[in-house]
Amino acid sequence: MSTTESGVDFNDYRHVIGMMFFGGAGSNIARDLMDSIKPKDSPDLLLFVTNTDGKLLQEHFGDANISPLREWLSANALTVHQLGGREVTQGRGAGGESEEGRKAAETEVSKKAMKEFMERVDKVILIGGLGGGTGTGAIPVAAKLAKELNKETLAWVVMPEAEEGRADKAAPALELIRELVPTIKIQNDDIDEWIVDQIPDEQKRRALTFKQAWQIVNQRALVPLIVTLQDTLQNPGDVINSDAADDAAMMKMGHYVLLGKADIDDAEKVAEKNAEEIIKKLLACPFQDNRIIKRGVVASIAALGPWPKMLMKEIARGLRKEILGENPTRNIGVNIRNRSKMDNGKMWIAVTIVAKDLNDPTQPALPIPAPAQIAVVEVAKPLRRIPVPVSHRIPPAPPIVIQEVGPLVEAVASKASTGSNGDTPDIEIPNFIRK
Ligand SMILES: Nc1nc2c(ncn2[C@@H]2O[C@H](COP(=O)(O)OP(=O)(O)OP(=O)(O)O)[C@@H](O)[C@H]2O)c(=O)[nH]1
Ligand SMILES: [Mg+2]
Repeated sequence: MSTTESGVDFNDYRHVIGMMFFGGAGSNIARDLMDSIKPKDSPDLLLFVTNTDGKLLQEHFGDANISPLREWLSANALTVHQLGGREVTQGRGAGGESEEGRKAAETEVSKKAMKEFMERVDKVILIGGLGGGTGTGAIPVAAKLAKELNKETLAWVVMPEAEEGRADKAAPALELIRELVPTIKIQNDDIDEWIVDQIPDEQKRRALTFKQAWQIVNQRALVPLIVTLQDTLQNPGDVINSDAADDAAMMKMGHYVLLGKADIDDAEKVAEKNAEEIIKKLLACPFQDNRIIKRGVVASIAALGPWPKMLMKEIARGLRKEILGENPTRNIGVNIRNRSKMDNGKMWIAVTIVAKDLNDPTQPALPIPAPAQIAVVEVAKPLRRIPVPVSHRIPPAPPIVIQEVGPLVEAVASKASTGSNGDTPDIEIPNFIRK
């Protein structure tokens, strides 16, 4: 308990989210995320990046002088760890062997690093691609560790495209992770269809390499989704039906999670919007498995900006209908929370839907009663704005160094370059596809 200048007592309460990025996909996404959010705007977000591939870590995170790494490092909000240290892969990567990734994550040095990070946060989000060695082997180990530490945990994993020939390795890992923690599954199989709108010129589209396509997807679709996820988990509100405990209870109801989002470009005209159109956008969910919608057992809406009450209620009712379909044996609660202050003139709405089972169309009714009516909750400012006494601040991060760098890394470290202005990651998007 502490006392503000006005003499009001409150329990100091910060909600720190720890995002942990694994393997090549994790590293790429972490870099793109760091470009899109600044640590000063998200003081309660900590990042942990890990890979068995020391060369890649060195290229992406080795130069602490470049932006935005500099900002994240000086805010003590970034830890970079070479998975397995010298013991398992000597910094050479897992070579597509998930067993190597698992062994690396289970070394004392890596378990300790992951545990120390998890202990500094309230919620953990595990992010990476499946089908290779590192993410596939290490994410299940991290999920188990997070559970042992009793951390609220969510996984956010990318599945390879069918033609990559990695599905047989990715699918069992997904099941393993999903058994342990609620999971958002991202399907790279949707890239080709999604990218048509982004790069309408067919020739230019056909010229894209995997790396270029991934970077476009990461920057324009996946990172914004992760930021939304962080926002909805971090700013849960302070009223019944809409607080952090409700979020936790919701995630316990199933391990299939879908996150849909609709942006409002012309905020001043929001009152003229049609609920059906917004629901359509919300449930379009590119890259996700939309079977979750019809199998949802619980859903929650988070909205940013001054949303009209009528419209919000119409959206909530419409969503409920979409989720339940014609099945009279099911029931569902849809909660709304609304943070009415806009963020840089932006308004958006997001829905999280949780399902238990995708195969059973006649799932039993919810074990909890649906709310008698939809609760529209005006949420105060984000919790993180509560002043926190110095003694309550997050303990300083361990020194940020790439740990246990193997011989290969040392050899390439001196050559590692990040582009002429030092700000560019290794994948160059040619000018013709820049928006
Ligand atoms: N969307 C997206 N998908 C990616 C990206 N990088 C890799 N992937 C996907 O993720 C899968 C796993 O690849 P990586 O993350 O590179 O594998 P890894 O965990 O590093 O495994 P090893 O390199 O074998 O240790 C790939 O098969 C791709 O489908 C990325 O930047 N964006
Ligand atoms: Mg790799």
